[in-house]
Amino acid sequence: MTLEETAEKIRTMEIRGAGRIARAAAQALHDYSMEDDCTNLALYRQKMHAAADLLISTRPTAVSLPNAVNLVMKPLKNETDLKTAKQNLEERALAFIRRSEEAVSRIGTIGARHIRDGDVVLTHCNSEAALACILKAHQQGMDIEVYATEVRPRNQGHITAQTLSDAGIKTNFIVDSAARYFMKEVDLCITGADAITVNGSIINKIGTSQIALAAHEARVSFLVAAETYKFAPCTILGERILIEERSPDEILPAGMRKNLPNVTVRNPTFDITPADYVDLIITEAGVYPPEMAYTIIREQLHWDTEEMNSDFPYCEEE
Ligand code: RI2
Repeated sequence: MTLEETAEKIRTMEIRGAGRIARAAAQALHDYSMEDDCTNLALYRQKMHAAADLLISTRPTAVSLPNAVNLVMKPLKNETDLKTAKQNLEERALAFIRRSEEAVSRIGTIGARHIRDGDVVLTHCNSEAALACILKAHQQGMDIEVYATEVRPRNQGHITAQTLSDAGIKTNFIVDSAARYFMKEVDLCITGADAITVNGSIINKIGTSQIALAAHEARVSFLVAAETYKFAPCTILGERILIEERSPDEILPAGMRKNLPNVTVRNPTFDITPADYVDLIITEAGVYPPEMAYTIIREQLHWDTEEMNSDFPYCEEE
């Protein structure tokens, strides 16, 4: 796949999921560097930065994407020799992909410890990290049942239902608006995250915050499964996470909208769940209360504010 093809697939959500788009971006940078035939370092840097910018521009909310790109790109500025610069960048990209896959697996192992035999688990959207916990618990022989939401408008819940069904897990497939109705039958909720801010708020698929609210009301635990690179360093500096709003075509086709001249279709892709409604965040580094987001950004992502001010080029947009 060319760089442009990867960027387009991320933009159109053919490649989707916060972890998957991060890995796809790292792979695209790796391949782009491999194919590059520049003869000088300055030009190589320039081309790689343009590639990084293109990838980051594809989807604005999942912070895994700029975090992955930044991890691959950041040390490039210290390189002095083209051959080594290329080699190191390519190694960093592959290392990120490897670490990301290991992180999901480790989250599964840690998350499964929070599921008990006989539990009914509700999940929303299609999160590799959340599913890793559920699948691991099932593999360990726990008898669990899942409620999986449909996830309008892109129906990612269909993928989740397929995965759960393939694994032989008893699954109830419900429309998004039925989450509160069924909450009395649920023991815990597990979702993924596209971004986690310094105050522990979770940005995830639209509808997540309503589910968290319903769980809170019903005294049902609400867990978030997320790799540490879903935490947003730029929020330490007061930057906000931009919530992507996608085309109205995903909800109502243009032909139908034509007859509704006074109607505006709004299609935010994500919403924000305040830390108050989140019990725990399961990461590959262990389980944290959302209040510890700052510590995770400082210690796990190795960011400090001084470095960020000078060195986090992909954190400038709102
Ligand atoms: P993993 C997805 O975003 C969903 O919001 C999901 O909860 C989140 O990414 C995390 O997914 P989208 O790409 O990284 O479907 O855990 O908009 O797979």
